[in-house]
Amino acid sequence: MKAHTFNLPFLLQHIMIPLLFLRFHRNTLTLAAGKWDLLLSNIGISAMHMQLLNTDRVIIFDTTDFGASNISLPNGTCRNNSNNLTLKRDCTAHSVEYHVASNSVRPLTLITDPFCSSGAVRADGTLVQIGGFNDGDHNVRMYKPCSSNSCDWQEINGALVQRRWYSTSHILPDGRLIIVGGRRQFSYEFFPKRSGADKAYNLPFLAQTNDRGLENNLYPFVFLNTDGNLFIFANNRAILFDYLKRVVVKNYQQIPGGDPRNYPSSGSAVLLPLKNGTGAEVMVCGGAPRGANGTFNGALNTCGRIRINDPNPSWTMETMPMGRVMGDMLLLPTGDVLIINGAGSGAAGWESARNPILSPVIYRPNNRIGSRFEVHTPSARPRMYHSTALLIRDGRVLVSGNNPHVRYNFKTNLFPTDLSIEAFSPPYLDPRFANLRPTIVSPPSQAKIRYGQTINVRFTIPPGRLNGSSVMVTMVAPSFVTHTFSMNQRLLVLSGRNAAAVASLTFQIPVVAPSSGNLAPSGYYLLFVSHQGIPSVGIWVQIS
Ligand SMILES: *[C@@H]1O[C@H](CO)[C@@H](O)[C@H](O)[C@H]1NC(C)=O
Ligand SMILES: *[C@@H]1O[C@H](CO)[C@@H](O)[C@H](O)[C@H]1NC(C)=O
Ligand SMILES: *[C@@H]1O[C@H](CO)[C@@H](O)[C@H](O)[C@H]1NC(C)=O
Ligand SMILES: *[C@@H]1O[C@H](CO)[C@@H](O)[C@H](O)[C@H]1NC(C)=O
Ligand SMILES: *[C@@H]1O[C@H](CO)[C@@H](O)[C@H](O)[C@H]1NC(C)=O
Ligand SMILES: *[C@@H]1O[C@H](CO)[C@@H](O)[C@H](O)[C@H]1NC(C)=O
Ligand SMILES: CC(=O)N[C@H]1CO[C@H](CO)[C@@H](O)[C@@H]1O
Repeated sequence: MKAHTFNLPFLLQHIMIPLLFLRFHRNTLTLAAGKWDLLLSNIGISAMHMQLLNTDRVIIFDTTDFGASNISLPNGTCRNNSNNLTLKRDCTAHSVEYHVASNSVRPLTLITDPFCSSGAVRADGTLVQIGGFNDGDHNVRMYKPCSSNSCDWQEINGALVQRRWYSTSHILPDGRLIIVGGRRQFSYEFFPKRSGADKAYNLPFLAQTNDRGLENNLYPFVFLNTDGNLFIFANNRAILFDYLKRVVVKNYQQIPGGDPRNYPSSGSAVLLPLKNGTGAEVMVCGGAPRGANGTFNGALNTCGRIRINDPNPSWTMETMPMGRVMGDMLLLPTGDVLIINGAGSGAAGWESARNPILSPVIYRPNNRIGSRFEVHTPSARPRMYHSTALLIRDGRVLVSGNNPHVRYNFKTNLFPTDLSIEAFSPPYLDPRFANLRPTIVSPPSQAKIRYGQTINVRFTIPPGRLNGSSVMVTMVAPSFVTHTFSMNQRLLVLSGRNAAAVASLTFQIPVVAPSSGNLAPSGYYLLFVSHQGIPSVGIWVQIS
């Protein structure tokens, strides 16, 4: 199939119509587009933590100790909890399952407190939630997805050696989770344990990066590198860590400027799209300068990029269109990075931020420097402390949560608790691109694939519009998001040849699945086909 030559409809769609949306933002020429939709005005709880499962349901929870939420526990049950700080007897739920297709929620039952915790999804699709606060800080909770409405949380008391509050979890190639840090925990441990002797192991790096009294190293940014080691960023610097031999393999330079980037300074980070076994690159954006809490100093407006496997890695700094603390960074199916939610001043913590940043920004990592950031349509709702965002299968981004107060507080004038859930549709979902959008025909959703396997991905597009060399197939791991960091987030660009026609309007692109668990730990991924930057609806694939 030959690529089409430049034609008038193409020019209209890609150059002339977007021109209508052009506007100036500071010194950056940007395309303001994208759309916001309010999905539900009340899901009953503030979405502090979210995880998408392979049933297209999103598990959402906050803390069990905010007082009564706005949704009752299932079947008229109540929790009696003498360890609570707010209510001894609580008949409301603090976790819900959001069902994307029906746009509805149902309450789930959490017994102990998962406040400010972490999690990951295991190879079989089960969400494993780690730690929390108070009576929940040593507990693990499992949620095995089902397509009926019968599944609920199962709690394992005392499954952790150390208290894990503000820790980061990451799924490993061997199927276990590693749990890194947490408040006053300069150690890591695994779940499940291999034996009774499997304990918590010291990680001095976390003590070294702890700003006394301020911390600034909680929820460390942890990424599985393509060599199997962990890249761990805390405060203002990073290490490459071999968790099996328990040695630091590499110390990276401090990020230029030296400002802290982790909770409560709360910037965010992503592992940029992976194309092969060596090109891994991390980007860290935003945060708060040291001492921003209470003074509401302006948030950091810089991002640093680093190629973590270079012989002498160094940071390349870029400037965002605006400063942002508590921004979420999400990988989109096209390999671009969405920066969304957060504030222009202050830090994470109760009542500690001001100046909501309502406009999402899309960062295009492959554009030339200076033309990578685009500012998009603002939301009407602030999404401050305890807000979250995640990608779903149809390419929209769910945005929910906002509770910068000790309890649910709907009366304050300053950023009331927000129980709504919205969707941000990035510009690629604009109907004017419908005639470029691929539809995946095969493999079927929930297909099982093997490492290194060639997959013939078939798709249709509307008549006569294939640009074979612009087709890209990506696999995105659904992440566990809380406190502005999406744990386990990774996107693989699958290598392949150009797409070609196999039947009228049907095209095929052979691509090679990731070669190992270091690139893509076993489990469920969303597979997308993008054509001229416009992604299909994704399908679920399970790699092993
Ligand atoms: C939720 O809030 C509404 C409006 O304030 C109230 O009528 C309803 O009873 C609340 N539901 C629960 C379960 O708290
Ligand atoms: C609630 O009751 C329904 C119907 O009896 C049952 O199917 C469901 O499992 C119950 N849920 C819980 C969490 O007990
Ligand atoms: C909680 O306590 C109340 C009385 O205080 C009792 O009626 C109820 O059965 C208890 N519920 C549970 C789940 O233990
Ligand atoms: C791997 O990918 C990176 C970019 O992600 C690229 O710079 C590098 O050349 C690639 N290496 C190989 C061997 O293809
Ligand atoms: C921020 O400042 C407030 C008010 O002084 C304080 O209560 C809170 O603990 C601080 N938060 C952090 C994370 O330092
Ligand atoms: C086809 O896609 C390639 C790669 O994205 C691009 O360089 C080229 O300009 C496109 N051709 C047309 C006619 O749009
Ligand atoms: C341990 C604890 O703080 N329990 C509290 C549970 O809630 C009741 C009612 O608000 C309080 O009186 C208890 O002190």
